[in-house]
Amino acid sequence: MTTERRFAISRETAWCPGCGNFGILSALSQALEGLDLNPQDVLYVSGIGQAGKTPHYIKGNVLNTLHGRTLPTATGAKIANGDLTVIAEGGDGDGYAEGGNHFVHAMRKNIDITYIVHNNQVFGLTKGQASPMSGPGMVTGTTPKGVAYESFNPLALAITLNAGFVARSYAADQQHLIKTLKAAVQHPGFALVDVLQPCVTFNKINTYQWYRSRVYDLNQDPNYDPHDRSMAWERSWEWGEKIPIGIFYKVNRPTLADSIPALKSGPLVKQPLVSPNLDEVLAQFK
Ligand SMILES: Cc1ncc(C[n+]2csc(CCOP(=O)(O)OP(=O)(O)O)c2C)c(N)n1
Ligand code: SF4
Repeated sequence: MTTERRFAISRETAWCPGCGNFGILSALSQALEGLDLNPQDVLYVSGIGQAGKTPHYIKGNVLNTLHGRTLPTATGAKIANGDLTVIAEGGDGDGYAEGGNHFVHAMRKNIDITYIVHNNQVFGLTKGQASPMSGPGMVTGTTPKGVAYESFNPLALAITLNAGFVARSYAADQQHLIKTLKAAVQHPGFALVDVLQPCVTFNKINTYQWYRSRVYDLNQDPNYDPHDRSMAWERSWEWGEKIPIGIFYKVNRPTLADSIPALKSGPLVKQPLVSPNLDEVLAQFK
């Protein structure tokens, strides 16, 4: 059985023809198949946006939440049932703007989820307004004179916060994306995969052609060591004529579940439901 058969749903999507989201959807289904996972053991959590629709087009369990609330919802799900492979997924607006605070704390707590950010450098669903990833000078409906400030750097922030797995890939490089997603899902702890995703309708700067001449795999360099935090941080700032993709940083450290005593005896959903004696609880507050 091929990947596409186990995880793919043949359903019409709401995406524009040529959208980079198709490449991410296809790579994700192949990565999960390659890891020999079954759809019933996978939960996708997404917010609102074009990227947030991805779980509608792949087999598995879906929790569609509010714009920007993907990560806290995914955290709750993982705590409730740690046996699930939890994939959080959304756009750069969802994750780095509205959900920016959650992004910081999910990494700090090292929750064992994979976070895929479809980075198209605009708010796609609401028609191309500037997002935190829009480059300085980019003209959009909300920045008619061009973006006046620096872009957000999710990789540098993730490395600074000692996130367990920090990677970037590219929607049009299927083999690279499949390999990166597989490694991210296998990583025990928070795994960020920022995916460069061309938006053919609202981003006329960061196009397939633009990326084709710039993207290179930093893991092809034998001198690059993803365990070296300083090296990773320095490379996370490289952007322009050359754009690195690959695993920037990797570290194993305790996950959130390791620090919650109630989870030591297994996922909450598999533990017996104990009704507390409310009189005893209330007595503690008298
Ligand atoms: C709390 C809240 N704020 C704003 C919106 C409006 N909204 C919905 S999707 C969206 C932008 C989505 O952009 P992004 O997350 O980058 O995803 P994309 O569509 O580009 O994949 C916005 C602003 C909303 N639905 N809810
Ligand atoms: S607007 Fe952009 S991100 Fe949304 S479906 Fe179309 S190409 Fe994709």
